[in-house]
Amino acid sequence: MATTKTDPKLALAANGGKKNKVYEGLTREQLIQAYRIMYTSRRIDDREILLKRQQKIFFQMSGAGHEAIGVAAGLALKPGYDWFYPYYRDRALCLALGAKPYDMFLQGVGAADDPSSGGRQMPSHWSYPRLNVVTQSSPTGSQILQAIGCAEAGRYFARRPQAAEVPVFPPESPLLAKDARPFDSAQGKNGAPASSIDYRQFHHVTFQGDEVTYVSLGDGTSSEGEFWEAMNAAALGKLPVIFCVEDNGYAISVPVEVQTAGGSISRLVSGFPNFHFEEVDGTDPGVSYAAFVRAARYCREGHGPAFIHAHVIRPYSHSLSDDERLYRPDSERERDAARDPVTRTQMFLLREGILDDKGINQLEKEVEAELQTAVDLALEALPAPPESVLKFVYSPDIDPTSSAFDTQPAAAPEPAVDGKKPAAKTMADLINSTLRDEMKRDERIVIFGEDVADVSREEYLKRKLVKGKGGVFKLTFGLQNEYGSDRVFNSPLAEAAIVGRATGMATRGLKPVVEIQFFDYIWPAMMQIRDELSVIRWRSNNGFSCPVVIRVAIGGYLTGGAIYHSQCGESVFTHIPGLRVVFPSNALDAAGLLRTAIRCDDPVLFLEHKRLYREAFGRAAYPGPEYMIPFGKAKVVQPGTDLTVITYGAVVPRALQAAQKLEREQGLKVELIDLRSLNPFDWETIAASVGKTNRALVAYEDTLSWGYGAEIAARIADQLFDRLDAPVRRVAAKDCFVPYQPILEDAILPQPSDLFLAMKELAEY
Ligand SMILES: Cc1ncc(C[n+]2csc(CCOP(=O)(O)OP(=O)(O)O)c2C)c(N)n1
Ligand SMILES: [Mg+2]
Repeated sequence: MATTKTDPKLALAANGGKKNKVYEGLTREQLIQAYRIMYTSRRIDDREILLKRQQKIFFQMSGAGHEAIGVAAGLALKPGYDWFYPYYRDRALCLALGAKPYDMFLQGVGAADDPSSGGRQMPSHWSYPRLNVVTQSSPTGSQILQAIGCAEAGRYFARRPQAAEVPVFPPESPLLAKDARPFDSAQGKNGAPASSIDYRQFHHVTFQGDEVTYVSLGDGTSSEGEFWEAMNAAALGKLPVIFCVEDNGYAISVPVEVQTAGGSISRLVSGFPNFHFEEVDGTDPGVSYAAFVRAARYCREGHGPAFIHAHVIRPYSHSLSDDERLYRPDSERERDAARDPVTRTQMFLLREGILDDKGINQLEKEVEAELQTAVDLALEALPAPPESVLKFVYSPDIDPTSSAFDTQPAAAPEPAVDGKKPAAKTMADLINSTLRDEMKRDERIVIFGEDVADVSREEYLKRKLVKGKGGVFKLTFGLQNEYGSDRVFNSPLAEAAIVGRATGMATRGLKPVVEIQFFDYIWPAMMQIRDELSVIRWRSNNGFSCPVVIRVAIGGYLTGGAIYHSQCGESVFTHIPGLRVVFPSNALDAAGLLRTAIRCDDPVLFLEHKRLYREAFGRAAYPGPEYMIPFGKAKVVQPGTDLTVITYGAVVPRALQAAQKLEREQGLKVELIDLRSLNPFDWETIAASVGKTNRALVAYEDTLSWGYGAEIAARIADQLFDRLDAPVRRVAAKDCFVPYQPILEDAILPQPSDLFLAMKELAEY
């Protein structure tokens, strides 16, 4: 740990103006370049403000006051080599890395050619794949955990470079979506033909042994929980991440002393181990640059992360929608203005004799001319055609509903010599064996989450002192032992961090298969799932993607699980564009769908019903290492003629029980459909069945109202109205929580008797 404090008064002290003089590591030429970038950045803000007032652009967010720290970071780090998770004030950083003013104006007008998002995101939401500037969003702080994952991925590939290689795939695979353009398969250097195409073909990995990841945030954003989760993860992993807090003293109208206990984020974080700390005057490009150089060196040498607390100013209001005069008196604003980085740097260049009046004027004229041309061109740029807006919600390259994912289970093994059949495997067994097989096949798979490792204290495993845990439900048992602690490891108890880190890793080409221990505790990760994981491909116009698999233990019928170990809630997630959601009801489906989830190119929420993990229902023989089921294909559990029941998960065996009773007692035949995959779902199978039986019941374990069944029922009512002989019915949990007492739990969750009654009534309607 090291701390360097810079007295702001010493900033860029006048040094006599000698020709070969170096200022805080910057040559005179570099200082001129820094000033040019800072001035350009400020003038882009001014032009955008004007354009917004003329209603030629639709939003404006300025980087004013943050130019010096941004340019310093951009000059000290390497575009296309290091990785960048900036925030909206980092205009000068992006310019210093190589983004063009024209690029920024294109985003302002929302042009099709906007390289950050193709008109999908507000201005100042940077994304430049060629520079390793990763797409950013609007939620404050959600980028920070992804930066951690990005750094972890870089280190993983540096340690296991062979994992970065792309296997040789068959040239014409039906797995590919139309128009897909995989990387040249000649890139697969290991020579082993892969058994089928998978996401790796579309995730070309680059990494550098000494790369660093930059992430920035405002002072207010340091109050977000995700910031602290990220600091902890960076310190634990000694990761090469530079955190830059750009402290302008305000979060919209909330001043720093109300935001941060004691008023100083530096003081609060000073106890984190393994960090290099800097606190600088971020309006001074020289001292800021020197701080970044020291921080980058510390990170590149592998000592750990760095933290730069940069004091900056915010000379314009928070955004064009804000008027800071409502909460900041003139006196305070004037005090800030005296530290304006653009005018200070200009004065410094003049004082040092680096540029004279004429030189400054010339430089500024050149910048103005460049901006004028860029604005003129951008105003002529066309928006993307409206019909293109649905592009890139999902991977354009791999279609997980393709029939090529429809493979048969391997032949069941022969009975043993004693004539006994091999024991059928549970869902837990087959999820475990699928993970094991896929990890063998694909070295980019990493597994982490709470308690998923066999044992964090490796020496206990090595010395065979303990057997290992492998998850609270033991689904990942033995994987760390087999594949090593860098591929299967325990995370801190922090769900946002699990998903956020996985997202950053997947952006770099890893395939994280992470576990959320209980669905009931997925909520801290909701921001990462809803606003990051699912939307990264779309918002970056396919510039970045992050096909993570999140395995989640879900559901009730546990007799004692109570409120916080029994929740469902899948419709909250099927409501999210960009996210695939699957929910198997038996061992074989779990194996086939999990393999598809891992090999496909989209983020997948893989819901595993706890009650089904070791149930006698739905056990199966091991289907081999290539068994897959396409998404969006339902299974007809039993054919019937009198009534269609559409369901999934733990309601499948309960509905089957009810249907069998109905047939026994009334001679009525239910067609029972197990959806298996909830988004996408198999409308064709539902429509064909309801078209035949003319009666539909949707059954699900989640609470009745606003649930998954509402969408199915609405679709049937909408599109099959004239085929119906009865109203569409639903059976689901009561609109309440799941209680602890088993008798009360039974009263809440749908039981076979409820299903039987509803089926009977509907069939007789
Ligand atoms: C999670 C979240 N909450 C609230 C907002 C609305 N918001 C946008 S910027 C901002 C203030 C951020 O302040 P700070 O982190 O200090 O950055 P600054 O704008 O001062 O550079 C807020 C509250 C948001 N974008 N995201
Ligand atoms: Mg601020």
